[in-house]
Amino acid sequence: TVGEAVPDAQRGSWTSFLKSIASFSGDLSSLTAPPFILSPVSLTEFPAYWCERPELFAAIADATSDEDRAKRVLRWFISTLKGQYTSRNESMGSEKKPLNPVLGEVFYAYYICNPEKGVSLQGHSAQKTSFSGGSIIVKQIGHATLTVTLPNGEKDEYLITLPRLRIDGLWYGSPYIELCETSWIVSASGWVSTIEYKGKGYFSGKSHSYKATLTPPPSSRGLPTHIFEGTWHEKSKNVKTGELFHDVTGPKEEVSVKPVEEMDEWESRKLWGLVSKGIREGDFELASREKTRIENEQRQRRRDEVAAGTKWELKHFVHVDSDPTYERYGKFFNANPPTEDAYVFQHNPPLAEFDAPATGA
Ligand code: CLR
Repeated sequence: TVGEAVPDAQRGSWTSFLKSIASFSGDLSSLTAPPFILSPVSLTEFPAYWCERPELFAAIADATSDEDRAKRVLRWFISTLKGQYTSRNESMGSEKKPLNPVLGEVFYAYYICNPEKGVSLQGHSAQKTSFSGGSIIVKQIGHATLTVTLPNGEKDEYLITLPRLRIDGLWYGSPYIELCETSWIVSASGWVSTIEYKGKGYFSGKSHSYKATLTPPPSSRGLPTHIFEGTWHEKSKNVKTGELFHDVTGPKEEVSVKPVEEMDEWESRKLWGLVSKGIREGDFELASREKTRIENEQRQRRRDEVAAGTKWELKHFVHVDSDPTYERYGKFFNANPPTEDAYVFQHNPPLAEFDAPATGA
């Protein structure tokens, strides 16, 4: 039945929420959703999931060859998916609607760097949502670049693209994510990982299944193709050798940030503090009052921007229209679109302190 997992009093508002998504395309974040589906966490915090497997991130530096390094990058990437896409189900019972970031909001724990090991990563992500067949379809825009400084001072570089996702289970009021289609990891050395995502009924028949094919550079002679298969939220193995490839059934490391009291007013947890408190404690009057205040202030900032004829200035990044790294490696998988924006991190304060291993990575 519709809304099986929805509290009785909120069924009506869940049904109208579903109707509004069905007849709406574009920005989901502006739709009013019933309280039971609200998350107390801002989308601004989500990049922290990339930091939760610091040991696998560091291990990229210990590779013995280009081939081995490409495998380690793939292993680390696959291992971050569980946190990115299933952790809210575990902690809150289902996927929830994150707080919608406002102009000027920041979350400090990022970019990711292990200076001792010479491994760093930078990226950006945005979403385009649509509705189809009872599910929300989310196309991710953006990509990440991982850089490894080798012992001889040379750099190896990886372009990482982001998977598409589908939000299922809406009808019952218990949304969850399934990854779909294909994403890629392309290395400067020419090794390419093609990662295919399937839900129930494909490959192993289980949900959250994936199959990754790691192919050698076109110029290489006789180097093998590797195939890895399994479930990204559990484990996978090398199909030919049977060897375990990744295993995330153990604990992960959560990113730690400074106490909220020490944050400045633009930092996500401080900015949304009372809204989060309201949502966590079931005081939805407080949550909605505070949310309205924050959103009105944001509207005013947008109006000021228009009136002054200026564009919002980024605090820590410089925006470039086309990313040469993306264009270079995008050719290996016929990237569509052939170019993407990039945001170049300025290493400017107060983030400079995170160049030290504060993220745990
Ligand atoms: C953001 C980038 C992260 C991975 C990630 C995980 C969950 C996604 C989120 C991204 C984007 C926003 C998202 C969310 C799940 C639900 C939420 C799609 C891609 C939408 C906007 C909320 C839908 C509302 C229903 C849950 C009712 O690295």
